[in-house]
Amino acid sequence: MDFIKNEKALRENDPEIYNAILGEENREKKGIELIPSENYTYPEVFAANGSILTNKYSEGYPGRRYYGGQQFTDIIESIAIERAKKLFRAEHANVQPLSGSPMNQAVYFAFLKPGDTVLSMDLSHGGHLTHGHPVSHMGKIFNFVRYKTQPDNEGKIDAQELIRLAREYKPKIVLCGYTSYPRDLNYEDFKKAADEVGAITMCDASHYSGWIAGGAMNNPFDYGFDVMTTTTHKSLRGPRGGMILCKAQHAKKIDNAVFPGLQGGPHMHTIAGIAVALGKALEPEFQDYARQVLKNAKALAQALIDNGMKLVTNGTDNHMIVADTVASFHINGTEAEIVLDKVAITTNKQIIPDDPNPPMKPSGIRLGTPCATTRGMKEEHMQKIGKWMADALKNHQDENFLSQIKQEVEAFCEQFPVPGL
Ligand code: DSN
Repeated sequence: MDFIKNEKALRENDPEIYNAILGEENREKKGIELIPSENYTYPEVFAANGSILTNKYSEGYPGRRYYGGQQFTDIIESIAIERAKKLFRAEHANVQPLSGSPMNQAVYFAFLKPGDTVLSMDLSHGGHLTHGHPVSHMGKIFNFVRYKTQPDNEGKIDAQELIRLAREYKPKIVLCGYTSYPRDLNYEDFKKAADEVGAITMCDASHYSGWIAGGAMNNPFDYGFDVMTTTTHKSLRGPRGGMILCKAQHAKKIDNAVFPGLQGGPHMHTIAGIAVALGKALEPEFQDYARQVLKNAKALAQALIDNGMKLVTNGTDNHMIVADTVASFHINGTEAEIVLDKVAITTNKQIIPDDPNPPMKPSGIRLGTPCATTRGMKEEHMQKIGKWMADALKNHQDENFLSQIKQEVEAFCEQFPVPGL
């Protein structure tokens, strides 16, 4: 592996791309990254992901491929599978999904026929596009019935309502999991609703599988779930990819749905990176990391509340915070994202439950603590960040004030190196 030679080749032969990558490197170093679905991967993952494995075609699964020359790819994929099973106490793992959307599609194709019903979380209450939003192809092929969070203090999901919806619509899959919901789930409630009608239980834990792996959040397999999906680049700190974990009885259906049902050749360089990240997540230090991410999120949520920010569900049980910027400071999520970009704090605009505003000008922002925690930030640093954010949003028309905060943020970031840079 000659990464120094490879870097030199890119620098000399394609300076436009090389310089844009350097620009992004600098941006990631100088600012505070709070997008809750992002993370900084490990140097070892960069090495695996940028390796010679990019060259190889490996359709099929270890020991049963459609191309020769698989003696090393079989070793790599088998290690990734074994590590995934151990980490999540799963009976079977498929590590080939190219990312989150095809991963969820493969599960639907494994268990559903066109027109079948899935019970899933409403997008504005925290679900994902692939959980059946009408703009997704999945929403056109299958019939998604959506549950919502309760409009009380903590935005919990009503167990009786889940059972009522299951009885009425008879879903084939009961799906939980979220991309913008700051609370934990009660897996027993979903299992009970699914059992009412003999449905498959599926959890899309893409956002928080790392905290499950680190023992800081509950594992749906401990509650008898059939399937769990997760991307590998968020809380797990791996390369961009997806995994499907399931009970042994579903293994054949899932594997066939991924390949040949949906995908062609797996990205073996990514699978090598996934294996490395899973190895890291099996180390005891990862448990400390998972716990610290959640502690930091609570500290940041409290700092934001103390500085006048109204939070959806009034707090967080995971790594994520959804803030209603319109109710807090009369500024929509798009404007808030731009203001925070100006002070080198990166968040993303976000719809809030039953948002009266459209997705490109929603009422809030979403943020989280995985990246900041990876860089070594702790609770006391979250207090500073919460204050900077609220000060910037309150004074968003004062460009001089915003430049001053940006300087402070950039100076602060110098104390916290980015892994791999
Ligand atoms: N784009 C991911 C997120 O930010 O949550 C989910 O697909």
